[in-house]
Amino acid sequence: MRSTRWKAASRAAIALAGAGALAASMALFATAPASAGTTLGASAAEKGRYFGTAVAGFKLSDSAYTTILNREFNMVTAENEMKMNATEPQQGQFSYGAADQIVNHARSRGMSVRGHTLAWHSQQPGWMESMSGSALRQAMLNHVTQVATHFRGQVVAWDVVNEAFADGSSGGRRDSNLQRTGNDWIEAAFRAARAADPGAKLCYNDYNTDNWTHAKTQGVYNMVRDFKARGVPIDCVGFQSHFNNESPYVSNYRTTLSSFAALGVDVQITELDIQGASASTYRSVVEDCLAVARCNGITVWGIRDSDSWRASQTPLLFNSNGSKKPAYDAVLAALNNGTTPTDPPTDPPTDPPTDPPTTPPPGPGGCTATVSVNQWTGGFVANVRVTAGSSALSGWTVTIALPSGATVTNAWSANRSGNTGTTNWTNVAYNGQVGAGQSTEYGFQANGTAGSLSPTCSAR
Ligand code: G2I
Repeated sequence: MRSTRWKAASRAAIALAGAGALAASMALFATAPASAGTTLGASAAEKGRYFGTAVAGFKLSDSAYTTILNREFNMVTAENEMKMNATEPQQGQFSYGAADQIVNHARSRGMSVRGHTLAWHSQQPGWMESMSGSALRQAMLNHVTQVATHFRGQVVAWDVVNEAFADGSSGGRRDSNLQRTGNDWIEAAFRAARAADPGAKLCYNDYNTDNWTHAKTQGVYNMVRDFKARGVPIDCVGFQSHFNNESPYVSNYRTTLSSFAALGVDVQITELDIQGASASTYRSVVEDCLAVARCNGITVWGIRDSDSWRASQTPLLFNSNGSKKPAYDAVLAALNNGTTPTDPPTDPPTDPPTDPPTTPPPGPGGCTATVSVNQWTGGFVANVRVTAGSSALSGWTVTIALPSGATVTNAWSANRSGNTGTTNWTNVAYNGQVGAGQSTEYGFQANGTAGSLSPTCSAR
């Protein structure tokens, strides 16, 4: 059950904000400090949103930089430190030092963290760039599993897959070594990420997807619609929104945000910068986000113009000397003028996700369980979805017979008895109540080979 997972994941943030009245999915990001209304983060939090920035780890020793970071922002994205080349420089050898430093800086100050990014055609480590086929697919899934597991409980959202669509008029996928492993590589990555960190929101992130009429925007939209229809675990779409003369802000941006939100995903502006930093364009972007209930946050791609990957375009909210630009004032005013969404964002009523029907439909009071497996050589992660029948559940038991040689090594979101042969799984405190027709998920990791698993479910 999606809302249960968000509530569990956001408990700490809700406690920090002390604002039980905030919609649960929004409260995930909202940490309202005492100076509400006078900084970007505080003003966004008042509207149930976050305001974040990309952070470069090596700048954390620059006090002018950290003074602004700590004062203004309540969400942080590592600019480069969580990318594949940074976190797995040699195959199977993971390196988290620089990313951990950013995460610790943020979380120790009450800021949340967006993870960027688990799978991308760019910034791959050398060993991965030269891989292909099933070896690459396995390596990618292992990377997703390992990195999402390392940061489990520490990031509120992951850019699971970044920039997988082609520019231009095709509306199709970008060619890459990952794409050539098969068109299902994106959904495989999402399933692996869900299994590894069931509490994180899972996002697809891309650029030049701001203009609703563009083929690329429509291509991503169709993929997200398809994922929602088939029960692929996607929770959010990130719009990088690098606006410049070649790719300018357009007035249908709000239509883009609201159209994606209507598919039942959150939308987030993830890498905002605007060539020349027009105050009125920044204001429009903020107003567009605030107009869409499921637009739950904005991240700018750097703090001062000198921190920008496009420094010569002076696209950010602070001058290189750290002073506020007119765009800053426009953003703060727009945040303070904005309205708070009154209705908690909820998924629109759609048919329940259609995982392959491996168990018969339940009778009244029953439940079904389906499993998706990510297998690599010597181990696998299983993500189990429990769906209530026509009556609500107040507790559930799933039984899974593991083939010989398979041994569970760790599990999340369920109690387990047995780690080989016949294993029984029961709900934990927060996911036993499942509404009629609703679902919840748990997962486990195991050594060995999964084969085809046939879980059974009963109410208790
Ligand atoms: O290119 C802008 C952004 C587009 N969307 C995805 C983002 O991840 C991307 O961020 C940029 C960073 O801002 C740059 O800082 O991604 C670039 C490529 O990963 C980053 O540039 C790299 C340089 O290519 C490296 O040579 C350099 O070592 O930054 C590295 C660290 O400074």
